[in-house]
Amino acid sequence: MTHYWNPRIETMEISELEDLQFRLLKTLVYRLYSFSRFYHDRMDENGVHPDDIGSLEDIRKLPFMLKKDLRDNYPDGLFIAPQDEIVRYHVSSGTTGKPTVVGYTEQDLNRWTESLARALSSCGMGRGDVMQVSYGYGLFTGGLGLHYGAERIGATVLPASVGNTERQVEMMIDLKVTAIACTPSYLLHIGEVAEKMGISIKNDTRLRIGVLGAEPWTEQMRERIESWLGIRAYDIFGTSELSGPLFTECKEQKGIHIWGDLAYAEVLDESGNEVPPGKEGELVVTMLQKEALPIIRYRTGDITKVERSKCSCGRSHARIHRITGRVDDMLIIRGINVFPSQVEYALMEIPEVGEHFQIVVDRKGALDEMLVRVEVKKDSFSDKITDLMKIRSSVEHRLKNSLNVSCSVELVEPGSLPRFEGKSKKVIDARKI
Ligand code: DLL
Repeated sequence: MTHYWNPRIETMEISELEDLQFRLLKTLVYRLYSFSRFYHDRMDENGVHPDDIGSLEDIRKLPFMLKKDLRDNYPDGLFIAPQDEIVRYHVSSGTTGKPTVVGYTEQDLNRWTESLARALSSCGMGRGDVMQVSYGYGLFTGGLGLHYGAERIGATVLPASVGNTERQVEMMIDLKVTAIACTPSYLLHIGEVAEKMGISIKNDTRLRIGVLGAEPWTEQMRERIESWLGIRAYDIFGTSELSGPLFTECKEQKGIHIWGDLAYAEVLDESGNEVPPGKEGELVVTMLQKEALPIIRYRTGDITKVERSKCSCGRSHARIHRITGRVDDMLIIRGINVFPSQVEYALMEIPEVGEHFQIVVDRKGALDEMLVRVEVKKDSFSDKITDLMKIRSSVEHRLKNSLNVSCSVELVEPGSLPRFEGKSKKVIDARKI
């Protein structure tokens, strides 16, 4: 039986939800035009006034917001709440430039937690579950976000954070953990460490749910994780600018529900037009009720599709397909576009190949070269050169077929590529070094 956290909101008719979204949008736009210098100026520059928003579709008249806008206004130039109403800051790592700071009022934290309470309930969690939160606690939003969401639904939280992986495995057994939240890469690592300790997560623990995200992963990887660890693995999405982790798949595993009373999702093509149904584009999100740091039409850079029909779980809120890459993730190899997720997709179809790989791109003279380092599974790793050559050529073939560009493949021993506790780094682009 489907369990809803907030049945009235989660199952409201699509038309009623759209009406609510329109009213929230209109209020938001008036509020920002009056109280935010940034939005006021942006709207004036784009020749749009709050009175021009006469329907939900009119959201397209509003200007975009970029990560650059947050950086240019570092640290708190875009906040519209006074400092004494801000109860928390999170700060993004800033690996690709200046960090961004997100501030939260008490209501912002409350809504963030409500979003995750609905999400975790939709994955089948509730009172009686023990959730190990193995996302980083601190400036990153993953740890604290999931922590409060899981507490809100009455689950028991184990704030494990990242690292000390053997201890994570021991605690998982001793405290009868039933659900874990972490990156898919970290769960793979935890599974391997458990095996080295002589423990099978599938047979020796009570783990039944993984809430995995913060980085791209494929459907093939989900299948492997589910069958290896004996769990149901759900995708969770969010970005620090939008609050942090916010949205997950429900038990149907047919897309990530974007709670429509909190956020409006658009998927746009390169010229900023809505893509036709079923087509991929860039995810652009408006947060309809955020107070301290309002976000209108934030370009996430993430590539996905949107589905607006009612889900078979009974929820009416739009769903996004799993993220297949980022607009800035795309590698151009001899003129061909390649996404790391395409490489993962192809590799995971080959049974001899393990879950870990690394892509190294370099330039020899004028030509781009791509090398894919692939770990072979323990039971397929043989001393016989001919066996390994066979695997290598089948990997090369598969990659060539699905990427339309040839690359070299290096098979490496199981356990030899780097492991990650947080977001993994699968691509080394030596052309940029
Ligand atoms: O990663 C928030 C988060 C924490 C999400 C825990 C899920 C779980 P940032 O560090 O700001 O925030 O990174 C946001 O990570 O724009 C995507 O590119 C990527 N990302 C997040 N979730 C997914 C996912 C957190 N499920 C950026 N699949 C986003 C693919 C994801 N990419």
